[in-house]
Amino acid sequence: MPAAATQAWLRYVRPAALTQVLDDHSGHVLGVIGFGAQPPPKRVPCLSIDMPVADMPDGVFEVWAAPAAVRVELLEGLRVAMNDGMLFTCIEIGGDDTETFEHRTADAYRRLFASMDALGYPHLLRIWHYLPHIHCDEQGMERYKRFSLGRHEAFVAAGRDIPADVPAASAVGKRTPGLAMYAIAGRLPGTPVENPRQISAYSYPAQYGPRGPTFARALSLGLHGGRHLLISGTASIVGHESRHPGDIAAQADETIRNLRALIEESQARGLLGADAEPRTQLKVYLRHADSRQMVEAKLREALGGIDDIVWLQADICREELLLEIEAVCAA
Ligand code: 3EB
Repeated sequence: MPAAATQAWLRYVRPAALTQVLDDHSGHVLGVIGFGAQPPPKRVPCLSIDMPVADMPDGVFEVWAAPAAVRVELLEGLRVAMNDGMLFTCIEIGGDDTETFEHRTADAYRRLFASMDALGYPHLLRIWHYLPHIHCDEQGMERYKRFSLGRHEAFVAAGRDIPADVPAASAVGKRTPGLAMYAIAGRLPGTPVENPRQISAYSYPAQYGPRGPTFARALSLGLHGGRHLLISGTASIVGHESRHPGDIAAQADETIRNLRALIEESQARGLLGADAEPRTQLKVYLRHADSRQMVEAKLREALGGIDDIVWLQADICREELLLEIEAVCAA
């Protein structure tokens, strides 16, 4: 085991450094996600998401690696990497437009849950969804709402307990065809953390769709000898309502208050060391890339311990929202 890989399980890597990082962690890489960049063909789960990275024209790679050695299997058409504690997989669904996203999403989740159950990692911990043209109308319902409906159906069909066994999640739009998802599942469950400033997403009123989004605001894990907090995509929402439509600066402030609330709630419950600011890695989705510098100044002022910020340009799942921020925190 190379020494570097014990320090963090998530790294953001520039294209020029990828080969070296993969070599350094050989046998320990769970998966590689390229944003605006194509991962090299590897045995491990890989995905390329055609999404602009604001300050890196060559794109960036998100590399998940772990201290325990990884093995890879193919199941349900998915390439799955596993070690003692966790499973990692990527799912891509092509651009066949005859089926609605409700069915495509339910099918993707059915394959995911079937693989998890067969391999013995029944707890979905973290999932990312990149939906093409997230706002488009599909037979009278917005695609994101159809997606939420199909996801809820899949959780019920697979016998998952809502809300006890729901993952942290992100869901944003991309501009090219194909649904892309990647996920981390565990042998053991995480501890869900909700935000006292917000209604839980799975309890949203019906105006956001016939079924609410099935995710926890954050999930706390004991892992690699420390506490980790996986924070879902977080936006300028208080209660269930979007705040500050059209005002990116005020949305950034509100989103930061929500991130702080999740960190403080976790610390108060003993789920993230309370004596120091956590080390934090952030992914920021901006509807308009030109707001990056202003948002970055606010983040650096409000949060100590920032190790990485990756800036992606994406549509956020409510049309009035201008940014969404996800985070991985380590005590
Ligand atoms: C929200 O809080 C903003 O549907 O999986 C953030 C993270 C959002 C995940 C999802 C949606 C999702 O409702 C949107």
